[in-house]
Amino acid sequence: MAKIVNTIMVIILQKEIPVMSNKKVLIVIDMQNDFCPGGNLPVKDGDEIIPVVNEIMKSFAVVVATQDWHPQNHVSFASNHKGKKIYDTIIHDGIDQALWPDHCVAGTKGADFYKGLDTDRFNLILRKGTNPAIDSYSAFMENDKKTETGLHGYIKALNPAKVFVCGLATDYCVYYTAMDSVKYGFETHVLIDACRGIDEPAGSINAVIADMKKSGIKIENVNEL
Ligand code: VGL
Ligand code: ZN
Repeated sequence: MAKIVNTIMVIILQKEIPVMSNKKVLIVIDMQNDFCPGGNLPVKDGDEIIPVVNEIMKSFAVVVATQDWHPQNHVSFASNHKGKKIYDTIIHDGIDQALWPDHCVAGTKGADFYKGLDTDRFNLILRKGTNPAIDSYSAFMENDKKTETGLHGYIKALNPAKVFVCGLATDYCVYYTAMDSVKYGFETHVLIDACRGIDEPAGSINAVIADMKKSGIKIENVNEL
């Protein structure tokens, strides 16, 4: 019998797929105000990669962009857990959950794409983390590791030779997205100089880079494209 999977699709833009001559797909993760300097969960130098991302998008026929998109009562907000602090970890429904400052609340300025990002290049915009009870670091599936966002089906239909990932944050949403991509069997590359990380807990950026390499993900710079 076919495997049954839960799928949620929160897609707000989907353009017609162009003919993919170069067979490369780029996933741009969470380039939003709250993850850039001045935002609620700023990633150090997160804004520095905007011109880099704008430049590399030109060499991809298909660009998928994600937005972290949480309701105000989201499980990942420390403010929703009495007695807990930012960066504490809790277990919710059997899943480890790090607690963050309120960030990327759906429809707020903090959830908008950072200014200067060339959003006209996006073929698909996917919003994740919309369920109040589950976080979603990966663009492919929620942190229950069961509920798929639908991105796998979209990318599989393109039959790409390679999937590239860049954006914010290296040690969370970039990492989990790249790990799922390689698990789905896509040849996966992380453009590491087009990423910035939170490094919380300290050392986590180096730890995820090592884990990605071990898992067969290629860690590259944009000049290797
Ligand atoms: C992210 C922490 C919480 C990310 C999202 O985009 O990497 N990190 N929510
Ligand atoms: Zn989040």
